[in-house]
Amino acid sequence: MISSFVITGFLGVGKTTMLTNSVKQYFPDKKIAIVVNEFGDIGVDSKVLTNVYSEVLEISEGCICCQLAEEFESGVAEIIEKYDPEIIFVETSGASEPFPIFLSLQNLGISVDGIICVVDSKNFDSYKDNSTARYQLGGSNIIVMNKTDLVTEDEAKIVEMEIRTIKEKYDIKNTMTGKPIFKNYVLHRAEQGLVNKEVFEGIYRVEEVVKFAEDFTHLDHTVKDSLTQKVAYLKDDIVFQNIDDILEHLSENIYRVKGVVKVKDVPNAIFINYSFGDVSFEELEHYNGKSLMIFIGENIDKDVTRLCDTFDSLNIPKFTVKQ
Ligand SMILES: Nc1nc2c(ncn2[C@@H]2O[C@H](COP(=O)(O)OP(=O)(O)O)[C@@H](O)[C@H]2O)c(=O)[nH]1
Ligand SMILES: [Mg+2]
Repeated sequence: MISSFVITGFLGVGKTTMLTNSVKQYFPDKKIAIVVNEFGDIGVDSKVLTNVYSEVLEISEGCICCQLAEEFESGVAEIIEKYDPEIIFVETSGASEPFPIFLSLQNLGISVDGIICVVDSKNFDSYKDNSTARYQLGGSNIIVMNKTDLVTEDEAKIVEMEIRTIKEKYDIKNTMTGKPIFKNYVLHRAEQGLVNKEVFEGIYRVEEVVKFAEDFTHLDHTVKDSLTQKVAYLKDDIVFQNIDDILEHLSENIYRVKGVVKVKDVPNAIFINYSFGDVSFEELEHYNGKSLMIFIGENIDKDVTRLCDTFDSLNIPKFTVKQ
């Protein structure tokens, strides 16, 4: 499964800057494709990122969130066909809302690992009443307060409060259930768009999770078992409902879960891909390794321990770290 991030936010807030800086910093060895949709913008400077990404698809006329969904989907499908990227970043135009793009990506079978709304901390006041800007916040699950170099700590705190209020009010909901589409969100601060690496943590391909599960007992686990990532095994006799129960009981700060799990009531192993409350399952043939779940979030140590206490089927492995 290909991972993707949608980057939204008003014109000039620093979306392209974030894209360029973060991709350069965190994904030097991944195959990245970038899709830009900005009126009259030259898009990402290809010279800056030549070693990193395969292609920039610039849809320059119209807006991908409204009339161009079909064009967007076929464009992305073409990129996948041609370049087989591991991660796709979509920078939306400042005038579009992210949710339709999220749906389009899911339509294509792409995992949407984050919808990032970049905020201009300095100029937030001048555009915060705009309804598109509000829906951009409401439709995202990662908020990045950018340009913090241009404000004082007191000013930043006010902006953060305003963001949280708007986010709550404009949070997109499932019209059937009335519940928010995304269970939680995270808020980070950034300068020149450079965000903490936690934002991108846990972006594994199915094969990586499977390999990880197969190798797990032989590895020095410290790489994957950290403050932000924690691994738990599942007992052999669980049923599909157990997975659902566990995912229902995640604490707020656990925002991604990846896993491979064998359950008694489904013939094939299941790949779990959970992001901010949105979950998808994929059946995997020929998997015979251990069942495990990788929990990802911020300072999740205690929360995963609590989860394992609550659910009998879930165990944190005891290690003897290799010398
Ligand atoms: N001072 C400052 N300027 C920034 C920061 N991030 C971006 N910029 C500048 O803001 C302008 C707009 O950035 P850009 O990434 O093109 O915004 P986009 O329209 O959202 O893609 C550019 O001139 C950037 O150099 C930041 O954190 N601090
Ligand atoms: Mg841009």
